[in-house]
Amino acid sequence: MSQHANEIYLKDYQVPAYLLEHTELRFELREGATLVHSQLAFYLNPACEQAQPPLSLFGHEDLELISMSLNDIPVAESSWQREGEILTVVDVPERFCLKVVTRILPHENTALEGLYLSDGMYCTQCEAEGFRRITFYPDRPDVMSVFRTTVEADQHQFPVLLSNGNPVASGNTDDGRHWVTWEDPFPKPAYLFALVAGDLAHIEDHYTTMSGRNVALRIYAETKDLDKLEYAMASLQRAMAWDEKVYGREYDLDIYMIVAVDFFNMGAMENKGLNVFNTSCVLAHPATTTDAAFQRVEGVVAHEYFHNWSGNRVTCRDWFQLSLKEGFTVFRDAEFSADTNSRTVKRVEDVALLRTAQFAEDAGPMSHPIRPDSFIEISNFYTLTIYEKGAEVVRMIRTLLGEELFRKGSDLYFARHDGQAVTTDDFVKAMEDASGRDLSQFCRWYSQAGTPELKVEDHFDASTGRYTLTVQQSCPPSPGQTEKQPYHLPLAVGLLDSEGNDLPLAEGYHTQVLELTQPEQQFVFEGLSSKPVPSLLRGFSAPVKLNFPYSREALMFLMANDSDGFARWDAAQQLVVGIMQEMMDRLTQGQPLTLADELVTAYRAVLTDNALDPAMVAKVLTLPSEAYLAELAECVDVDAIHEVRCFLRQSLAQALAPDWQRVYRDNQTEGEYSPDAKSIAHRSLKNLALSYLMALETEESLALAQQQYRQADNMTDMQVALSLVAHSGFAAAADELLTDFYQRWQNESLVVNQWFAIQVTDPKPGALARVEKLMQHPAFDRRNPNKLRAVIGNFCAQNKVNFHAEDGSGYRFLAEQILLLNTQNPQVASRLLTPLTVWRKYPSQRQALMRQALEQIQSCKDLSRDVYEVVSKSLA
Ligand code: 0A1
Ligand code: ZN
Repeated sequence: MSQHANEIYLKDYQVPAYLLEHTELRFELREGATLVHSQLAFYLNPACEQAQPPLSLFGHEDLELISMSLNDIPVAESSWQREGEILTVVDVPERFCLKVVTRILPHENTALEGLYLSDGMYCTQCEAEGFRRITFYPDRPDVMSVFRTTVEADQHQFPVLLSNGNPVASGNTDDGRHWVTWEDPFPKPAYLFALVAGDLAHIEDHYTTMSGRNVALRIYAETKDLDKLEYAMASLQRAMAWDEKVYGREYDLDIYMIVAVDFFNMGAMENKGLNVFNTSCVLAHPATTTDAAFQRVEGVVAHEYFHNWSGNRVTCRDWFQLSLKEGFTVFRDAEFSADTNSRTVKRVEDVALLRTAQFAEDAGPMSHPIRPDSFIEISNFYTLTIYEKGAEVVRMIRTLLGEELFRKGSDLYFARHDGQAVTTDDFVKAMEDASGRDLSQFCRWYSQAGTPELKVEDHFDASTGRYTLTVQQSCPPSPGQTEKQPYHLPLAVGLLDSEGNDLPLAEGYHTQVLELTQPEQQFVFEGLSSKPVPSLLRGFSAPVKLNFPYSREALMFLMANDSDGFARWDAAQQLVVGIMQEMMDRLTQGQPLTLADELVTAYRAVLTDNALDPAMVAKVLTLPSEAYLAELAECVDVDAIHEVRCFLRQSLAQALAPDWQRVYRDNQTEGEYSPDAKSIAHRSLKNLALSYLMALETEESLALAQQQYRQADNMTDMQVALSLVAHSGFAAAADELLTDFYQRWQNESLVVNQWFAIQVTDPKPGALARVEKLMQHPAFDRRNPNKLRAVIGNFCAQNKVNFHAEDGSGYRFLAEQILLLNTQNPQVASRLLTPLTVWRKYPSQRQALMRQALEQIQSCKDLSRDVYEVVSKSLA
């Protein structure tokens, strides 16, 4: 267990003793093993205070060291030592060339970190610490180097050989092999290194940058997927243009490549000039890809592209700074998607994710600040907190500074730190220097974990016309942090008069940003003729939980009138959540459930308001997810949540049946499929209507869904129809469509994943047996993370009533799977574990069973660092 005690602390950061002038690599890819030859030109770091420091390199325990020489003289046995992941060489000069040869086994690499095979194609994943599985190296982000990489392999099996930068030389060898040399002129840390070799097809286009440089754009995939690359290409071009327009940033190499791989632990990776993508985040075709997946492709392509500046040109000093690149880049991609599609819809989706999953993480045992103080395994910190909350923190800076000063700040940040590895403090400092604002208190957002809570009260004095908002802020304790200091945060508010119009606030604006800095503050608005209705936290101006004693009437009033689209949706959410919580209380008291009239009135008003964006209508009328209701609950009753949600869906279906039928008819999209915002909006509303109609479980609605399934010319309509029928009580119809769907799409791996997902999320009893059966299906491959997520991940996270079965079978199943995966793929294992970590939120009997499952995992002797960290923090 000793390796597990290795917690790494931010406070222990030390500059590297040696820096790199140059990295030269040669990969000999061969069937049995790969030889990696490296030549590293080191020099003593002038900033290092130690005299004659040893050279220490990282190298995974599995690395086979073949040879090592220093300035062409073999390093004597007595001069080096290997301990765990560290190789130390003593008595090195101030400048030297270290040559190392290692042997690695990519075909045995199931962890998918370092160099591995994905469906017969070689690829790499080096972030965060995968490069040390390739060769011995100063594998830390503050050591940056230019790379020259030669890849050599069999010409027939691996006709395409790629690495970062520009191709500079190539040739054949006598024995049917060939090689290509790539040079990347931009210094980069090893985590941005990439290599791909395989029999790949590609599409090609180009982009002319704002300064007139021509960039070749290539997207590679297996030949069978060549027809699914166009959307990613168009997205890339849109992203390139957007970054020029909004941030003044252009691309810097002559070629930009994306490669689609089927085996990938995450979504995609921003390696310099050579992004590697999970097929699920790059392949898109109307026949096989849903609207949501199209939007994800666009967003992820943009995200990885934006990293070229926020991440690659300016990178992180150490992994505690991960949110420096991820928070900023998520903020950038969210704004890109908002500008490209619908701003309000994008905001609603992001906030829903944040509130459901990030707030849960912030309140759970893995809670951490966006700049953590310590970690055991950095892979565990690619979290919603680092990414999504990190993006909210950047968004707050923009709100506080205003658009113009924020852009000045980002210009200064990029100019000041181009080519450097820096910290979140450097980012904030650039924003301060460009704006003249003091963000020192704001920095608590980087160091304190947990979701702040705002308690707001109002008071109107009719005699003086004075309206007062009193705001109290607090933040619950989180692991290692009992006391929290008050945050500096922007609270965007509007005031509505009795007609529903915005009252003019400071400087005539309709929305005013109040700056909170104190535990309690009062804000006074003068000269009002009657008590207004406050619209609070417009646009979700800060990642907090806001509590204001709204009446149902006030929420309905905001739903109907608020000029801020986000706030209208939020009012609807608050209304329905309040109603559902009351229903759950009734249920536990054994009282019968009834449908609140207010909800019918409010929903009908939204359904019949033709001025509304259909996408927003769909968002407003979608009941909050079970996961969100669970997050809000003090103690989660999964069955009550499920029952109330089903009851409400069915009774709203009944009460508004003619409206749903009309909406279903009126929102058919004509003509060829297109994933533009407007068409997506109509499809989403139409499909919501279908889901309400199916809740009636009538033969008519079944026929409607079957017809939609049969006539669909796109995967969105087909998949919704299939899922509704599959989850309904019409068993024969469900079987028929599921069989038909598989037969039709069995050769499309990503579609098969959806087929798996639909079946394992069916809330009907017996889901675990279905899951276990599906895991025997020939299309299931337990080495492929997408398959694991589709089956195990979806079952445990999305099928709450079955996963939380009273007998604990769901928990035991997950524990067994984690133990099987622990050695095979630690990253995926530790992520799949999340549903068990929140055991403290469940009633005592389930708590005990969940705990037992965690203890069963903990008792395993050779736990990976990944799983060990999550399990031990969960049980602490
Ligand atoms: N930097 C990538 C995310 C990423 C992180 C780790 C990985 O290793 C398995 C892969 C990808 C991004 O933000 O897109
Ligand atoms: Zn990223």
